[in-house]
Amino acid sequence: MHVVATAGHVDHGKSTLVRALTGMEPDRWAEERRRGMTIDLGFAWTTLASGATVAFVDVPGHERFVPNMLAGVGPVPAAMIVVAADEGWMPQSAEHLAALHALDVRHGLLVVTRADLADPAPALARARAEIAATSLGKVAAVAVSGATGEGLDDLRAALDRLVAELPAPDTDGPVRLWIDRSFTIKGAGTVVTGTLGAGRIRVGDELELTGTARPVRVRGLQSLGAAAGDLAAVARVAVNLRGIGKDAVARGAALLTPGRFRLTDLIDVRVHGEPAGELPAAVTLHAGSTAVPVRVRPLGADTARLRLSRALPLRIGDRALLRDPGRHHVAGGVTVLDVAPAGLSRRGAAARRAAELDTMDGVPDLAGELRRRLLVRRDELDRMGVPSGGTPVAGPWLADPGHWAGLRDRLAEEVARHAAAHPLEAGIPLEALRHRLGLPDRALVEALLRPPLTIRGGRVSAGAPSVPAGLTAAVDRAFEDLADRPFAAPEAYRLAELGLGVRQVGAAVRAGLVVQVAENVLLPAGAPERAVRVLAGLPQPFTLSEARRALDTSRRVAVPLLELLDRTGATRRLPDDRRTVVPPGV
Ligand SMILES: Nc1nc2c(ncn2[C@@H]2O[C@H](COP(=O)(O)OP(=O)(O)OP(=O)(O)O)[C@@H](O)[C@H]2O)c(=O)[nH]1
Ligand SMILES: [Mg+2]
Repeated sequence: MHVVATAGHVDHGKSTLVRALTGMEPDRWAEERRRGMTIDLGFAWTTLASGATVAFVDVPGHERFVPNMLAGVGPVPAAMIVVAADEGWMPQSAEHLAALHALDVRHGLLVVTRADLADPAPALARARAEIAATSLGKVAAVAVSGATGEGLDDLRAALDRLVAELPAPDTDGPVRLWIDRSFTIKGAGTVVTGTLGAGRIRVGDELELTGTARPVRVRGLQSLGAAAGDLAAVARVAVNLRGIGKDAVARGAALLTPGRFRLTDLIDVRVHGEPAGELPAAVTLHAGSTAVPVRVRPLGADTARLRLSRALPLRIGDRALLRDPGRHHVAGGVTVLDVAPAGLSRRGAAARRAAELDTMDGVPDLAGELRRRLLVRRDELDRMGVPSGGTPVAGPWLADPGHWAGLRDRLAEEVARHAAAHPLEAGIPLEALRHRLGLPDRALVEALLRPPLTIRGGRVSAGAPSVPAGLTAAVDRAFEDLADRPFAAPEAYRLAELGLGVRQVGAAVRAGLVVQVAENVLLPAGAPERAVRVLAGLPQPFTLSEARRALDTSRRVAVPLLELLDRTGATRRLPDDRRTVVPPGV
């Protein structure tokens, strides 16, 4: 199916033409028929000679209803521009054309109607020239009369040629159905309609609905009046929604593939048309079927930051238009460059941002986004419209290669700095490192570690801890009076005198200088192993005091030392409290 929107000044014969082509009534409302004027969007469809189906979104031409017109053309890729032969080019001919140009509509057809009332040639020549200067370029033109039917066959043929050249839709892409109508059907509940430009909707699908927190389920689908289980773009679709009241949804809302869009109320755009600096500070942004007031902050000659009064599901590369409703003036089109721009509070930030925006064109580009964002989640990029690719550095995170290499250097520096400032600690805590580097996820810190950096007990260090010279000297002095008693421990007061507190002792233990058998009970490194050899020379089993005498030490040392040996399995304690040395391998 193809969808074509009408465009043109009030009363120029758009609805008459749609009626003649389809046999259907596009003016749905009694008021429209009474006044002979389209107020809101109308929908009708027909099959062409080629077999192609074309659905029309018939728009109102009256200047008061331009917002309705924009809601209709927003999601539609082709337009049929209607100009009356007897009136010629008129203000809304121009405004509608400006809107199509602002939205970068590339495919169209010119129809000069009411050709039975006046020579169509002058209107045709003027309209052709006007259209040629826009995104539509050179278009085919047909003169018809809705009254006599003259020229309608030519028009059908021209429509067939027009739809044949429309680009194929991306039916694998995510769904973003801009809703142009919502109503309730007795017994069925809420129904919304729209032009599906990409993707596919199936009955049973769960979708997100902007403006509501809960997901909604597709209960039924229709297209062109017929029920369907599955509809692919491009199509006019009617979606029956489960679990949503009619009041919760209106024109301008959108049905979205879950997790594929982010709602944003701050965007940076390229402005097509007037210089950005000449835009009014407050205008209306029309995107899809929606319209929101925005505040404009010009940044560069043709770039600006827009603050939206309501968040919209926009992506990089989206086209939208700015209109000054007071002046009935389409101020220009915009291409979305960034849907998650950083704040501009720092001095000079606006100028830097303008320079950056100058390099961007709205074509999603992974390397460019990584260069600007440095570190970003894959799913976040996808929501912005940047196709996910690249290899994550950790979990869902993608990183700019240069930034990542820089982080690795900084991490090594932080580890070294911490080791210098805190020589007795077993490294810098991982969380502190994450904080220092300003990283959002500990997994990133872990991914940055490369030998010789290691993580042990939640701390990062450069391999074996280096022992400060002062610590080695203090430990040597603690044991210097005990050289001939290898199992004697320095007294607690002596440790304190030498400045060997809890942290210093911990560091000495980690460095392998001493063994701590109990609080304040230190032995030289290797003492437990040597003790086992001494004890093995005793008659087995032996008592605590026999062991103490053999080791020439005090109870203060012997009790915890034997307990330590029990724990490591070097000795075994018997029920009568005597012990035996366990032969190796038992
Ligand atoms: N004689 C003659 N009258 C026409 C022709 N086309 C439309 N009309 C008449 O022109 C008037 C306006 O036609 P519509 O089709 O309602 O015009 P429209 O462009 O849909 O108008 P809006 O939707 O309000 O913008 C009606 O009275 C039509 O009968 C035509 O080709 N010949
Ligand atoms: Mg009409």
